Amino acid sequence: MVAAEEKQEQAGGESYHNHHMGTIFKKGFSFSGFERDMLKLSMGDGSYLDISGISGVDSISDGRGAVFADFDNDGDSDIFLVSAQRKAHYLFRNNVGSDRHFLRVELEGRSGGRDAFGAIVRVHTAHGIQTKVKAGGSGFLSQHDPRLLFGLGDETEVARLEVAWPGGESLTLTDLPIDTTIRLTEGQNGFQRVAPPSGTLPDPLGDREEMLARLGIRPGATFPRLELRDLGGQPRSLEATLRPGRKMLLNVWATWCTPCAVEIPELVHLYPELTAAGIDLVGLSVDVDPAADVQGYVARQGMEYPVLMTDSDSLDILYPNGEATVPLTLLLSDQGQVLEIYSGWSKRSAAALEALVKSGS
Ligand SMILES: [Ca+2]
Ligand SMILES: [Ca+2]
Repeated sequence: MVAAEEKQEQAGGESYHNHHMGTIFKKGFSFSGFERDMLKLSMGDGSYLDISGISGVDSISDGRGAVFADFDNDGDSDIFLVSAQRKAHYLFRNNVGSDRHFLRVELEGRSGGRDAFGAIVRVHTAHGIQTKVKAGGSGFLSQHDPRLLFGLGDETEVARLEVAWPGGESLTLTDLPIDTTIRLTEGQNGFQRVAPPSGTLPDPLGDREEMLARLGIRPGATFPRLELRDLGGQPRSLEATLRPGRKMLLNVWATWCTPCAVEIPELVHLYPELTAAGIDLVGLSVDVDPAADVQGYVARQGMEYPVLMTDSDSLDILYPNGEATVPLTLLLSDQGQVLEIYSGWSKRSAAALEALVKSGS
């Protein structure tokens, strides 16, 4: 009886997760993402500057835990943020203080565990005293860099460092190096220099790299085989639509896409010129909602070029991350090889398409 109730409860819990929170996140909706992510810069005089937007940390994703650590050991704290909806999380590289000084302190406890939780470290400089307490972590499911990082700014000298160990002992050190890591062990005098491995964090993706990261297609590769239909619902393959000696400009669009509504009239206008330049214009609608009136849209826009339709399995191939970004325009060779990818609709993409016509392909 108890087991049956437990099972029911488990099933209920699973169902809640799968059909409520899970669905919200899978569909890309944000649960608490509109709560702003705050990052403040200490001005050193007791005031703080809000740098949430300019630093890039404020995103509309659902953050579920942030870790503060100097991942590249260059003397400034970087941030790793776990996002609930995206398959990708965020790693924010700190570029602000690369030319500033620091002292990093590792602590090894003896009286109450190696972590020395509860130890208090004070660093004295001409600018004043900085105090840090060695703690296990804070925030939701997060544990930060166990090493204590003291930012020194322009200061090149640490006059004194004091440690109050959890066991009650204390230690005072002078003649300290800077821009390095030192290790202090409870019950021992002096310090050891530590050389943490140096590393570099990757540069952020550029617009094009970010666009390609979302797509299941690569320039130079063959366009994937998709199950397509024509507007009458008859199966059609893209391969059969390719014609020897001619390129294809495949415009991926949707009825719900606002920039597509600006781009499609431009394409309709360019259609005769593209055809004359040896480029066959083909539309590919990614509308998967059966209620979407693709035929009506095509008629209203005067799209006289062939338009194909896709299904959700094909969408997963085109957009493995589950985010269909349209418009997307591809130039294909007569063998179906992807020659060029134009993402979104902008003056730049319009100019690129016009240049394509002028170049006579
Ligand atoms: Ca760093
Ligand atoms: Ca840095």
